Amino acid sequence: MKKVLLTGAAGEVGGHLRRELAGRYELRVSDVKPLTAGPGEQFVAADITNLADVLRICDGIEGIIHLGGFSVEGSWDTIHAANIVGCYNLFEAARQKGVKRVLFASSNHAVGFYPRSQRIDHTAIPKPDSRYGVSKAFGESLGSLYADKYGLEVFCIRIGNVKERPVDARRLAIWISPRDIAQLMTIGLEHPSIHFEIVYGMSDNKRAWWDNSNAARLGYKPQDRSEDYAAEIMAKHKPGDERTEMYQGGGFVHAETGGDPNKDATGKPI
Ligand code: 15L
Repeated sequence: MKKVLLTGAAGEVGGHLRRELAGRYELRVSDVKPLTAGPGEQFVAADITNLADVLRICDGIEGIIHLGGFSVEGSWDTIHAANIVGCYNLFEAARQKGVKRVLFASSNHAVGFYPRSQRIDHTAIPKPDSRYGVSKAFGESLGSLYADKYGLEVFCIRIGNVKERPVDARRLAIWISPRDIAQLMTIGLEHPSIHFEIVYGMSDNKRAWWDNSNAARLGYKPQDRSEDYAAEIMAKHKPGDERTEMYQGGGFVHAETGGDPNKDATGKPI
């Protein structure tokens, strides 16, 4: 597979993937925000809430990495437009344009209300911790429908937190490095037999709450380990309130808008 569309390309995860996947694919990078295309990239602006825009960016594409949307908790209007309507438009445009494979950036927040004491795998049914988490569960369900009904090949990654290094105690469990998320995306694009799959987007994390055997079965071998940063992070760790510490989704279990887990429910940094 060569011609790949990356939606939400102007975001942080998009930036990591553009760097990691450069030279491996003919990347069409798209976002509602302007961005400068790099070597071997084509930039096409699109608003994913508009089906005509999404049909245009899917033209001639073999595989899609769908990062586009609103990436934290927000108002229902915001989540509905970007993550419900936008996600529907993406799958529908992929179907109409005969795109073979769609990689859906789901999130740990689709399962954020599982307690940290419970180890879950790819068969865990959603337990969203936010409207944002509900939208990710919706995207997974829509992917399942388009796989079973229309034969689209769909690979959903319940992404933890993509950063150069884990930033706090919770992220020691869910962190994924840029090169590991790129490896998972490459498996999603290249694996010869995908119908509908769910995997977790995490590195080799000793403190993980997830059994990622489905990713391993498909060939994933993470290169990075969060434990390498654990001593430094735990030395600075200040536990949050009881519910934040109890659930996998952390601060998202309280968030109402702009759910940034680095801030408490009132917006104060924690
Ligand atoms: C997500 O789904 C968000 O997109 C990201 O910004 C982080 O908040 C991440 O979850 C997380 O849980 O750390």
